[in-house]
Amino acid sequence: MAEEMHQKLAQAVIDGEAEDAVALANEALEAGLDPLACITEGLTVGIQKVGKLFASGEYYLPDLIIGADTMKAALDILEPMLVGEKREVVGRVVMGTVEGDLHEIGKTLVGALLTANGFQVIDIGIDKKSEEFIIAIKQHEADIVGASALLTTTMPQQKKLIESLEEAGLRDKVKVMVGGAPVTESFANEIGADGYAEDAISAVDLAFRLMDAPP
Ligand code: B1M
Repeated sequence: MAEEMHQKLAQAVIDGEAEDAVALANEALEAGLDPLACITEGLTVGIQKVGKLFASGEYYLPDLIIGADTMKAALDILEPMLVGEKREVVGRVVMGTVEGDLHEIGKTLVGALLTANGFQVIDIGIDKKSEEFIIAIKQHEADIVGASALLTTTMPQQKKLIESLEEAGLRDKVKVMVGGAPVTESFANEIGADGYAEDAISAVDLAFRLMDAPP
């Protein structure tokens, strides 16, 4: 049942059928399926396939946009159900996608999962300059800043953020976590980040580690 639903959700994203995706998401919840698995095994698999079809020239930019909008429509149903155990705020996280980068789904998903696990997340959005991260870090006295980059051309902005934190005298006050499809552990080490996470689930583990808190 779960596997079949995951496949249908993936296919709805590949086909760009937002109404189907929303109906399937509701059906999945009514059937008591795990919303996180529906996201990771269903919607994410679908959008990755869309990315592959785009890279191979079978899909065009509008298909990419429709696929992302379909995924977002279903996420709107599933994300609020990602509820974790009620607990004290574990830490405050400023989360954004770096300057020049418009990819928002992964960053939002990481934020939703952190929220579900007791973090207070301040999502500053996409295409954010280092200065905008810094304003939010100061304003919210953040413990962690999370910078997402989905393009090889915007990965250098994660390095720039760390340099800007150093210049602002904030580097030792906030932990830096980076992620996004092209980002790697070795890149994170190279730019002096405090941690890298491959996906939203490992981002939550990382955030607990950075806070020195038990998950
Ligand atoms: Co774009 N795009 N895109 N795109 N897009 C990619 C990234 C690409 C790999 C597609 C491809 O060619 N196969 C490619 C990048 C190539 C490269 O740099 N090497 C690409 C390109 C080329 C582009 C444009 C340049 C296309 C064009 O205009 N010709 C353009 C750039 C626009 C810009 O940003 N300036 C562009 C535009 C877009 C859309 C706007 C149409 C749309 C985004 C819509 C939106 O977000 N609202 C889009 C989409 C949807 C994608 C793909 C298909 C899917 C991205 C996604 O949402 N994935 C993507 C292909 C792919 O990634 N396979 C692609 C689902 C999401 C759950 O995963 O974002 O990886 P992801 O997040 C994961 C992890 O990475 C991690 O956890 C998340 C959850 O598990 N993670 C973190 C993410 N951030 C993290 C932060 C952390 C920790 C973990 O800590 C802080």
